Amino acid sequence: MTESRAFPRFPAGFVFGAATASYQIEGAAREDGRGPSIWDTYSHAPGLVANGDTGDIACDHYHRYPEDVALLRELGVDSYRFSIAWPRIVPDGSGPVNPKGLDFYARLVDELLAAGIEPAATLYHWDLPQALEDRGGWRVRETAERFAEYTAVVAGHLADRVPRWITLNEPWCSAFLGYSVGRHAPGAREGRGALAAAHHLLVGHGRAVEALRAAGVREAGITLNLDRNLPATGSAADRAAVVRADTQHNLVWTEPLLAGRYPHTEEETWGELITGQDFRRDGDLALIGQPLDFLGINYYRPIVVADAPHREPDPALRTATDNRYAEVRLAGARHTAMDWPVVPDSFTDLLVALKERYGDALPPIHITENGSAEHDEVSPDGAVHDRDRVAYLRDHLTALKAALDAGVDVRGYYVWSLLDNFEWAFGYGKRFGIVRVDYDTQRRTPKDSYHWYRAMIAAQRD
Ligand code: IFM
Repeated sequence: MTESRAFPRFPAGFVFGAATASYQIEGAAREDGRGPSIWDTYSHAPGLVANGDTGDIACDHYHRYPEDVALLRELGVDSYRFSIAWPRIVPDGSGPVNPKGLDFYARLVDELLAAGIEPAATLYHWDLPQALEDRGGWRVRETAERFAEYTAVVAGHLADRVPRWITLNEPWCSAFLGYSVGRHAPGAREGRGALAAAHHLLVGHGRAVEALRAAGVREAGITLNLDRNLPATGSAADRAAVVRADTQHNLVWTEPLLAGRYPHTEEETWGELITGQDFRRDGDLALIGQPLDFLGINYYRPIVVADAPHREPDPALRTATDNRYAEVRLAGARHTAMDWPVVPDSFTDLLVALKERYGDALPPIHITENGSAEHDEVSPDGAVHDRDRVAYLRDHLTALKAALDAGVDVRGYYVWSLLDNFEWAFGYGKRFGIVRVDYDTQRRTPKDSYHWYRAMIAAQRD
């Protein structure tokens, strides 16, 4: 399964990695002083996660991390992106720090360094301490302050050994899936609350960058799941719907982070939900727009957008995602097990368009996630033949290389994910790993895609 003729070639020094996140793999949810997070609460509420799955045990990575680091070493990656569980470090969200939580990440980092792998740490991959949600969560500014305090604690312990830091992972999901669509923790369906959450996440990012700089970290950045939104037809109405989708998915983050302004299309996107808002303060844009060492981008698929009426016709009940567009299934494309269309060219286009829009204000990019959930075939001898995932990775790495060739400064690529894991509201039914996890035995089996990625990385060094 090595097909070296198909390997794209990347410049010397390009970083290849693999990514995971704390709640999705660690388990040990009540061990060594970890406090409850919003995902513990959400996954334990009946009917919210498929099959009643929770992250209580997950991949048991908390106990098996040496085996997982050995898999990374064998894979030959330069870097491993993991996330730190805030409720392990500050179990109540504020107040006493839990030394056993810090110890766990120090041991993981040491294991990685001993294996010759650079750690890349994400500070927030959605597991907010429940105690902070009980005080308003991301709807309130106080959470951004607590985030900065937690960041200072973690960076104070690990800055000397972790070169690359990511403040937030995909704040779009935290703000909109969490506080508007209600399909992620904490499961809220709000209008202004979700917009306030989006803003406070950005303020938290800015405050965390300050804390990371004070600790002397080498690289600080943020990871966004930017979307390539395509109009369903050439009609003016569908093109206007794309503007609203772009605002809500992309511009709400990239404009403050990279251009020092709020999107000029926010009123036509959110109407009365955004007018007269009181959560923005003088100085916020300067805080949010501090220079970054890199921008992390997670890319999976394009979104086809059509004009549509408000999902909630009553203005008093509208959420922040009821804004007059609908996603349309893309005809003719293969769809993954998530029912996401596979369109590698969109990956190139997204990156090139970003460069065109922001020019020199665009920092170097790391692709901090890319991968696919597939219906893996397990053969009687235990091997896992995931041909569709191999094709997905090959085609997306080729598309990424095309973006580099077009002049986009991309420095690294992390496959999502090292392990099959807890796919949020979909539970364990969706498998993104290049290593299969048997959840009954916790046995790890590298899939064909693992072997393909390993050979691809090795071929760069020939
Ligand atoms: O599993 C998630 C991850 O936590 C964030 N980015 C998208 C992945 C696949 O849905």
